[in-house]
Amino acid sequence: MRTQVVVIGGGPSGLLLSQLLHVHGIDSVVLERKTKDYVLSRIRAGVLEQGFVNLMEQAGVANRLRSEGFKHDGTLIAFEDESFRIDFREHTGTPVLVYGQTEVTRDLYEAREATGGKIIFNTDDVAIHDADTDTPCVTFTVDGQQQRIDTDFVAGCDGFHGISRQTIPLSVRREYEKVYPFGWLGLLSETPPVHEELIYSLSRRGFALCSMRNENLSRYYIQCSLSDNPDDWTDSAFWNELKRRIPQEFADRIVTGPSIEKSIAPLRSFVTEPMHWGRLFLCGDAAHIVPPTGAKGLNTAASDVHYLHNALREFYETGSSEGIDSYSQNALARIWKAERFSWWFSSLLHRFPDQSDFDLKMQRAEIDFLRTNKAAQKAMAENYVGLPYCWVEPRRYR
Ligand code: RFL
Ligand code: PHB
Repeated sequence: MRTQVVVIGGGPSGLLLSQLLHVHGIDSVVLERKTKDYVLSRIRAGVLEQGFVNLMEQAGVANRLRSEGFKHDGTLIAFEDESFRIDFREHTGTPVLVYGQTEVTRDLYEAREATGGKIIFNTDDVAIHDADTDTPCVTFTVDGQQQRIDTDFVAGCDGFHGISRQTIPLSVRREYEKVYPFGWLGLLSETPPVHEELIYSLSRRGFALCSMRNENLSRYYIQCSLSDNPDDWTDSAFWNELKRRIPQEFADRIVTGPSIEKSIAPLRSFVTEPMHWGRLFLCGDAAHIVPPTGAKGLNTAASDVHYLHNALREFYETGSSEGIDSYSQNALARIWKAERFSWWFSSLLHRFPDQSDFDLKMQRAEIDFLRTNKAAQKAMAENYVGLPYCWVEPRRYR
């Protein structure tokens, strides 16, 4: 088999890349380790930046997102029993869109299937060969049969635990990491959200987040210990703890119900450099992870896809490799800023096991500064709605 781009990973970054390449007449084959149902069962991101929405438009997959997504013009930050609002519209003129990653992925699968996209599920033993030459290939097994695809480029969109990043030799690759000493316990329930906007809350007992998917589907998170097991948290224990971590007015009003999903996610900041080796390009969680506090994971995956699909398009349309050569530099310039924001917002809102009284005073002062200072609110809002996509070097495609 031969194609122009092998995309490893059928998560949101791999599917979006493959669909955008298709729009520009570039062939790709997507290899996914799991089944489609498995990928669609993962409950993950819920907040999309406008840049992500624009890419979905360019990919021709924004119909449902436009009609069913919810525009949010701001968010509440709560500290103990008080809350204040950051107004995205006032500070940036831009809202964010609440629309679940599961739905984004479903829309992308439908579009790929409708446009004849080739996706091979249940692939095992995926290996990238000769990525540092002009003639790379990818081998894998499916249904016990070994297969090989010759290709011009390989896009490693296979998430944090994928094989693509490991293909880049350690002599070339440098990794930066911070692991946080807690996790998030998330619960999904078919109940109306407690508030029309998200509530990020810090209390003496730790962090809590009230989020949503639609008018009758709520997503809540609480900071938990890394040694906790979701099965040890009964629904009522979860709801009780959540209520103790959000201001009383919301605790009094929250509608509780049985969980339809409950899971624990660890929190990590991670970046690998470079994101490019020969003809292999990393995209999304394969190259970087953020703690979920700033809602940046899926959105940074999308900005990589923006830079990579334009670079590949430039290569096929003009023969220039300028875009692919500067992909890593351009993508990383934006990634590090999203890493900074996610790290800052996580530090602001969680209780850390080793926090001294001085640290607690600093955290309180920082929240108070954000509450009272318009410039600080503007900086927060600009980062939350998403920094612009721009090229470090001026480029033809924007
Ligand atoms: P994914 O989604 O992990 O997809 C990678 C795909 O690759 C497949 N794969 C392989 N396929 C073939 N061969 C191999 N060897 C393979 N190894 C792996 C996997 O099966 C999978 O299908 O990475 P991608 O596409 O880069 O997308 C990244 C996002 O999923 C991730 O950044 C976000 O979910 C992070 N995130 C959030 N991001 C936001 O922008 N906004 C949010 O509100 C937000 N909330 C969250 C989140 C992540 C969370 N968790 C569970 C980590 C909330 C949570 C709780
Ligand atoms: C979510 O709804 O899953 C969500 C929203 C905002 C975040 C993280 C997760 O910061």
